[in-house]
Amino acid sequence: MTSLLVTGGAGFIGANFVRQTVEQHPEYTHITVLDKLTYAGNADNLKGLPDSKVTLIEGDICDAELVDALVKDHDITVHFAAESHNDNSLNDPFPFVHTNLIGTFVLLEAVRKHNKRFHHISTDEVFGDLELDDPNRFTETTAYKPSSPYSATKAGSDHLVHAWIRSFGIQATMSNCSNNYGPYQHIEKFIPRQITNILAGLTPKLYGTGEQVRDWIHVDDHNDAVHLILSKGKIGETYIIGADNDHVNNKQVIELICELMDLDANAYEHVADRPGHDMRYAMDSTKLRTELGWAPKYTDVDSGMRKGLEQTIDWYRDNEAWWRGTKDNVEATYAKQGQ
Ligand code: NAD
Ligand code: TDX
Repeated sequence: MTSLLVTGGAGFIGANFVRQTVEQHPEYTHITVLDKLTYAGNADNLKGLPDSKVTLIEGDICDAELVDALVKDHDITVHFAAESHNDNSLNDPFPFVHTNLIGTFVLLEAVRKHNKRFHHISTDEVFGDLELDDPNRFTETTAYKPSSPYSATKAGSDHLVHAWIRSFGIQATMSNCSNNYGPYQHIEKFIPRQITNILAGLTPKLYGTGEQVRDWIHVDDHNDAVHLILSKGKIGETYIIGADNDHVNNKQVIELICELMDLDANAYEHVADRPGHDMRYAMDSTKLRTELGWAPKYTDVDSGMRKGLEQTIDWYRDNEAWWRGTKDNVEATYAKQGQ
């Protein structure tokens, strides 16, 4: 009888985590999702899940009274909630500081008070970027050097977790994962933006030259790793999660999407680059693989992404009602930035 509190469980990765938990992890008897339902959160992401198993509470992780009561009543808190989009953080950093820093602080205080198990979800972006010709990868001991307001607030939240582990001995683990893709990802993000552009008859948009490298991972592989950390991870430890796709650049990804959607490989346009654009992320997940036995399931011989992208394209094609209503607004915002 183990209960989970999942913050941000109506967002992209959180909703996939809740779905995977219901389908594959009967050891978790009940899941409460705490989600503010910002523009990025969507109650429909949890549609079809049994009410007996999943409860959605609309609320803010910065609400200390609410968070205290929920943390107290659950065995484990898994913390996905965040403002997550770099481009938005360049336009308006305040919500990033508020949710990512204050929200994480509020959760940590509740976890400390009630002596509960906590897992913090974070990103490779806290380490900054590598040069394109740098063969190194980020590890659990890489120094923090975030570039954007988003990554700076995620780095700050990681530091809070580290400090609460060291100073107060809370029962916490952390993971830093690379770029995710898959169903239910907001169409402001690179891969779903291009898929829905093509489905809507618009031209896919590549920032700058497209040489930037992201170490893409399918969201289910990320969430498998989170489950392993919950069941076998060592308290106090951090785990790097990455699927070894650090040889694929944005240009190759957009070309593969065009090809898989029956367009010429070059049927996209170059648009304004992102200010301060990180060049290369690469993750060394040796610790997770050797100590906990994790391996990604979405792998294939060429880019490592073909199978996952095919599945993701099918999902957006089959779920047009899910994204169609937001497409015009998302594109209007990008158009103002020349993107
Ligand atoms: P997302 O933007 O799709 O979802 C975030 C969710 O958090 C939304 O449902 C939103 O409503 C909710 N939320 C935002 N502010 C809140 C608040 N104050 N209180 C309660 N809920 C709030 O993000 P995502 O891509 O699913 O990312 C989830 C987590 O994973 C984040 O912590 C992010 O930093 C991390 N991460 C993401 C990626 C990626 O590629 N998307 C990679 C590594 C790590
Ligand atoms: O239209 C686009 N064209 C384009 O070339 C968009 C939206 C993006 N890009 C580029 C920018 C990046 O190099 O694609 C790459 C991926 O962009 P995003 O999807 O915005 O992701 P990124 O900024 O790399 O951050 C993501 O991964 C790490 C998540 O949004 C973060 O939450 C996570 O921490």
